Amino acid sequence: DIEVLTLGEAMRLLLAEPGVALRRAHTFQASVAGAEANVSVGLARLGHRVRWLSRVGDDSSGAAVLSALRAEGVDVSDVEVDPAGFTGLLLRDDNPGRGIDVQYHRAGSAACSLSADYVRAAGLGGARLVLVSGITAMLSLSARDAVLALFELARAEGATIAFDPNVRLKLASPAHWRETVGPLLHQADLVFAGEDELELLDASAAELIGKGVGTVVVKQRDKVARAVTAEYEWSQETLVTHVVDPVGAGDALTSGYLSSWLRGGSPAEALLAGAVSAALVVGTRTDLEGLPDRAELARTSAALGGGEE
Ligand code: KDG
Repeated sequence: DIEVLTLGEAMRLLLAEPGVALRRAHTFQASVAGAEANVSVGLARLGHRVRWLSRVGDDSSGAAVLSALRAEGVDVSDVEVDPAGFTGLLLRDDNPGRGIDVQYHRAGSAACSLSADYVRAAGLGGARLVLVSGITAMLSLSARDAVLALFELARAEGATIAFDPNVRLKLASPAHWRETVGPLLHQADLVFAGEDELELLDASAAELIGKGVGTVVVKQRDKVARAVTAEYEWSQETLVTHVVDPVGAGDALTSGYLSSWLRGGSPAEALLAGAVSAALVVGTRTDLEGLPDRAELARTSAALGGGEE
């Protein structure tokens, strides 16, 4: 049986050489990007059985994405390879000082044809946790229906729903995000969101908790992460000391948090595991390189956080 099911698009990532603006770069490092794929790899490295649901094109980028995730131990057996579709591509640089330049080539990709039927046919496979981000719901109407079908299955089978709105304004206007992703927040048990994202979606931790969300993890502008529940709230300061490439920090926090949660950790322990994972990821290039395994997480937690995972 698997423990965790994720649903979303992964793209081939071409990352410009360190510190060089995208339009001036000559050499690129190839990797994989995509919020749910990132969390899947993070959880797999931490020892969890994770299945990633998606669609890729029958092309070299799709093959690269699948072999990268398979190599990490992520179960890709239900990923559909679309003979007529293509795999999305993301070009970016890594210069946080200037603001990261991101270029998507994903409109109409194979993942945009994700559907409710596909999700129902795949099923949960026994997962007790599902994780999806708002990006999946914004890919297309059928992909949004796929997210709704996943939530329905999760509720029917008693699985916990973790949701990160992951607002990317390159994909759509704030109004479109509010309309499509706003209502999904209320359906989750566990929400991971930036303070800015909650504001943009006209939501707040208190309001979501009032509507039945169990825990809201807020990544605040002051770099403190707060886990808010109806009874109590915990907070964890950032452990980041050196930023090489900030992209992927949120997904790393989510995977560290969820790993601890899956093992029965308290919100305080989960926040620490998330903060440590995020610090390790921003200290390296790409979304994936820094994601720790269990030994590294424990070692770094002891060094940075003064405690065990
Ligand atoms: O969270 C990191 C993601 O934003 C990145 O991997 C790319 O998923 C991605 C997206 O759609 O922007």
